[in-house]
Amino acid sequence: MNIEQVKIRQLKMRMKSPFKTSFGSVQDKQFLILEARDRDGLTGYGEGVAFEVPWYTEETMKTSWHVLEDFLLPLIMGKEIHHPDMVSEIFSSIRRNNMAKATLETAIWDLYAKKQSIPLATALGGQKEKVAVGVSIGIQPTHQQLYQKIEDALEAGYQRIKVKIKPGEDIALLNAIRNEYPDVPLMADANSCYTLNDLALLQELDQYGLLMIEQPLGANDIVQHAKLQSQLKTPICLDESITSYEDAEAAIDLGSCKVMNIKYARVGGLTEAKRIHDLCAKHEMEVWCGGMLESGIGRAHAIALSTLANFTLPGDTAGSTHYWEEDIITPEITVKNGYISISKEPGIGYEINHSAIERYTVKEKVYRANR
Ligand code: OSB
Ligand code: MG
Repeated sequence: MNIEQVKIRQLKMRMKSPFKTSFGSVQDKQFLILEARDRDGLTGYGEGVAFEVPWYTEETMKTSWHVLEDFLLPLIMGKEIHHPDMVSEIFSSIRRNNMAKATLETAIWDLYAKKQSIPLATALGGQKEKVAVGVSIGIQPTHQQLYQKIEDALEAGYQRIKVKIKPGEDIALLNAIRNEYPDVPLMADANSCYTLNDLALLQELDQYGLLMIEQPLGANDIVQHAKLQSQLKTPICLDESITSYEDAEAAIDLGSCKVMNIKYARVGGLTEAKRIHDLCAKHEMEVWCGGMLESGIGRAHAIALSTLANFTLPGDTAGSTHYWEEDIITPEITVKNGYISISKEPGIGYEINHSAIERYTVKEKVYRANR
């Protein structure tokens, strides 16, 4: 591969309803789409999932664009790239900025699979024909509205329900859900809003039969989670804390969690996500694929990743209609009986809906390789 042209677009897409967590709320989602064109004319697509505000990680949509334009594109464009694994190696001279890196790295994975005329899932080594899907439900204004969302999700076939909790909306909330739905496969995501001072409260959550509690403590913490896990029955799942293979190794070593949420964008791309997956498999740590409220392009990468064998638990990869009136790929991603079927088409496996992308684009810029 040899990338001769890259287009970065900023898109703005309105979600059907606002998505609220312990750190903030999003409704008009702005994100990047990167198109990487090879010398032979094929194009790979990647999504930049950093939010406008640095509340989930330190990156933002703007820092992603800046790092891509000033540092990452110059390292890649016009260079012979034999395999997408080379990209993360080339990027190792740039510290962190994982979401910016993943934007370009995933586009190159898509391009690579298209060049080989194989699905991205196959290029990554995935063998599943379908992947299990759960749903993540944001904080709702009332319990009644939350029950409605749960009803809708169960109706649509999602295999597990994840709810967001925060101080003041934790025990009472889970208690209420368990009264209505005693047996539903349920988990809770705290997005880092507790500390070890909340130990007693977190231990109280043990009684609700949660599949796991996601990221209860600090976004960078691995040590305190190990202390907490030793005093909780509920398995801890780490999300924010795992930004690299080394973080995953440390969490496994210390016993900081029993489950890992892998998001390719948080760890710098598909190559690093695959390495973490393989490490977890070796240590019998179960993993699932997280989501970033992506459009269909980012979702397609997550779905391809989820076909690796140790993604044994349902991921946060809800179908297109869950968040969007209209997605930017065709066909849209559909969930049937709790599963998404893996496309057999080359690359991400979905066509780009060019007219939709154009309509949602608020800004774009083209970069060409120096010859
Ligand atoms: O913590 O998993 C999270 C969305 C934005 C930022 C962080 C998270 C989430 C979700 C949504 O839970 C998952 C999805 O994309 O459907
Ligand atoms: Mg999370």
